[in-house]
Amino acid sequence: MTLRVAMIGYGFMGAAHSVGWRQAPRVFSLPDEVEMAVVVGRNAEAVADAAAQWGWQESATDWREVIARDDIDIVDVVTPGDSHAEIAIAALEAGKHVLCEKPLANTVGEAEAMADAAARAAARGIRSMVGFTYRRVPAVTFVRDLIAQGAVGKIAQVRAAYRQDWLVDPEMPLAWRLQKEHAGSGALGDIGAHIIDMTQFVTGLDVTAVSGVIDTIVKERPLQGSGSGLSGTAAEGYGEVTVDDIAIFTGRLSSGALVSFEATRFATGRKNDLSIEVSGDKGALRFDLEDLNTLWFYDRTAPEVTQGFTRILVTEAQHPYVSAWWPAGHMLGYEHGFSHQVVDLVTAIAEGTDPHPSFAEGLSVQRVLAAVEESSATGSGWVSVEAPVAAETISH
Ligand code: SOE
Repeated sequence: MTLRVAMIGYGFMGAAHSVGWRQAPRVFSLPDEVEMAVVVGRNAEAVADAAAQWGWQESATDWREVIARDDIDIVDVVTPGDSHAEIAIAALEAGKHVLCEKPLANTVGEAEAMADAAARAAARGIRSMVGFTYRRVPAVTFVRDLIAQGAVGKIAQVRAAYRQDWLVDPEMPLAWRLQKEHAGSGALGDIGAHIIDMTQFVTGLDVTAVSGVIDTIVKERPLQGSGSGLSGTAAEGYGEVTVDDIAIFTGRLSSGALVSFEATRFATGRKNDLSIEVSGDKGALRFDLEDLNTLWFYDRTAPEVTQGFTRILVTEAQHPYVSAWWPAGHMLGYEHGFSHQVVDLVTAIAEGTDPHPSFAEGLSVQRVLAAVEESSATGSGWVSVEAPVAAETISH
């Protein structure tokens, strides 16, 4: 069978997903053929250029027309968050499998509607998945496997941070990611969502309550060069930043363990630094995206005199996803996760199983984001996160 893909959107994530769609079928033995059929965007000329550059067969400007086509099997949504719900729900209702970028939506209400649509579609054999790509960095998947095997024992605490610095310059122009109507939230939803999902994924536990604060450091930014569709509401030439720049919060896991979360675009010198450390009574595991082939493991059950963090190079053929690539020690990078995402989605479609992260898992992250915003707005400390129903439980 051949699965024909339509990708809606063509920004940074469009480029990254295109690499995944192009590479996965060439490197992995997929159960089905994949064809990069059409990329969709509003600017006909720019989207045609993107199609030519990235290897899509065609480009189009109307996503509704594209999802109505009989020759499209998968719809990949890489637009800003404000259109995720509308496009993903329409695509699912049209009988297309859907891959949707993170965060799933801009609000809990939208995410609930999407999870409902996904559940209805699943009953008809239509699959859906959220693009929390970092789950598919081999070292991160391996952390999940090691924790499930008991390598760290009972988890006492997790430390999860995602730090970037692209907003430190106050003259950095306004962009869609800085306006609530387009992005839903700021550092919290854009990168905080990754570490919430990663924490739930690697521990197999849910975040049940949060307490935290979000803040906006630079409240107005130049509109110049920031593209169309942005609202300027302040002094001439400047537009209001309506999302957070920094989110710092504490989480409680379903086991009772505590998590410290930090998501920021103001960590000077940190370009794309996602790190997570899980500490338990038998050991600890530490991962840092800036050194993504490496995992650090502290084994408390080893003799005391030789205990210490051991560096594991996650490039062995036995490590998740690695055997299809290069011999041991030949490093993988940021883009490989996008291929692994395609492998998992296409495999699930062929096998008739529901891939992960599901829209229900995306909804669980959305609820955590909303609870952090509530905690910060009210200043009243802990806010409970609505428990996932059984079917939504975070899956391994
Ligand atoms: C921008 O902050 C961004 O591209 C995020 O949107 C991505 O999800 C993350 O992978 C890298 O940073």
